Amino acid sequence: AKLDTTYRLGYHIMAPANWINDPNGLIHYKGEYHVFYQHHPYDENWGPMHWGHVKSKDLVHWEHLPIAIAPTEEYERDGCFSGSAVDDNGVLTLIYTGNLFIDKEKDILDQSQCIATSTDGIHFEKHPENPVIPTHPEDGSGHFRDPKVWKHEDEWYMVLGTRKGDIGKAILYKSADLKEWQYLGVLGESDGTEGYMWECPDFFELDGEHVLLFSPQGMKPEGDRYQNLFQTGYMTGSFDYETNTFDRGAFKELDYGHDFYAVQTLLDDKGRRIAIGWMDMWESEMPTKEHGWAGALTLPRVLTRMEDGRIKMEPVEELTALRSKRFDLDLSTIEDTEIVTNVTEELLEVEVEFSLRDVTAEAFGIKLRRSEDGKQETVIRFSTKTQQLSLDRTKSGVGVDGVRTVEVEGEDDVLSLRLFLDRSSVEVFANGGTTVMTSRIYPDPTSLGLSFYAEGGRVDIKSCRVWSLSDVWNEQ
Ligand code: DQQ
Repeated sequence: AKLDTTYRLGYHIMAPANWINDPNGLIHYKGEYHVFYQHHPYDENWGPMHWGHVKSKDLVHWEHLPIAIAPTEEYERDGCFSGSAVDDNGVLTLIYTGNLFIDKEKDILDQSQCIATSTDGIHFEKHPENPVIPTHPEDGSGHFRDPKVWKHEDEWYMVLGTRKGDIGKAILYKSADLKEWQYLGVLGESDGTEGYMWECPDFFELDGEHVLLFSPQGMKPEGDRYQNLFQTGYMTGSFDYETNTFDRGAFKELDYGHDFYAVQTLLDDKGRRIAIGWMDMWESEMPTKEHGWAGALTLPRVLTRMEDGRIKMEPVEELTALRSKRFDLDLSTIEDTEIVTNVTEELLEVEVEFSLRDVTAEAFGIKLRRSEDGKQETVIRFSTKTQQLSLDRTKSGVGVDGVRTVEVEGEDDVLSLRLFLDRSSVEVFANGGTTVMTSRIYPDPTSLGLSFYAEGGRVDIKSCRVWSLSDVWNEQ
């Protein structure tokens, strides 16, 4: 299909056109942020995977670069699957999965690990000895993919996702030169309820603890939890590099919206652990396929560990550079009504603090991309009865549905929401990123209203700031 820009995003990473899924090879290299991504450059549907490529100096303005790697060799005939990047003494090295379908219908694969290198950060060469890890260990199977590599002291370590029967696993290797790898064993595996395949693992230290971040397939929904087809989440614990044992806690979800998967991280020169995810979900309708494109990545988010062991995610501070026009909304109290503002922007940031001290409303919140007749809207709602925050996209337009809810504790008698709207995406950071919800929406182009509401009583607004944000793809 020809590219139609109706739902194209203004300040998120997207491919120039056609299909994109997982972020790959996130790295801060020679002073610039590089992001690669799973990409099918010839179609709006998933197909033989290539690595698309963008870079940025500031995490706000991105430049498209040529496709970094394409499936050209027999060992990667069915795609260059997800992986990571390292700076090996100035050589930008991509570590990725060579995908071979043995029987696609029966989901029988033969995956191996490969490397490609570049000295200019743009053009890559496949290593002649590929695949550097030709086959999986006994602990795994032909589902053996998504290598994440990092350096510890003088050695390279790799964590990979695999499955054995219906048990998802993360396994470890190490190497002195990125070419010869020694298998170290299982880093973590499903207890039977934590998924049949662990995709896109990442393993790093965060504020004194180790975090295994991964994207399990096949967790069963439980109440409001694990409602996506697949989830990205994490386990924290302590890791011992002598014995390679990870003493881990329970699986926790990282984001509670509808569209968030295959998250990866990088460590930058400021010591920030920055995460980016795929802002879509397998088997969702993705109505933009009819517009010649599908998929986008989330905003870059800084991860930190909270006292209770959970991880919080805050948008990188550089994003304030997107702020364009500031709207002064004189909102102090809302009582049993909906206040429709005069803001009609497609690219928007809202920062609001609701006071929970004398609240009498049963529920309150924000409505986005609202049509004038109110028939279309995306609702962010906080229920004072259940203490649940929800993102409701039952009236959010084409091809999307469903309400996501998560319990949220107000901090210091305040519920704060910082929200980014980018035409067809919504990212809600509640209470400084302690709870995050990410979803795609596809409203009519004319549904542009923004309102604040309270039901069954009153709520005070301590502060409310709204900005229109710049469209960084189109201002260039
Ligand atoms: N997507 C890639 C795989 C990965 C999956 C293929 C996760 O490497 O496991 O496009 O979305």
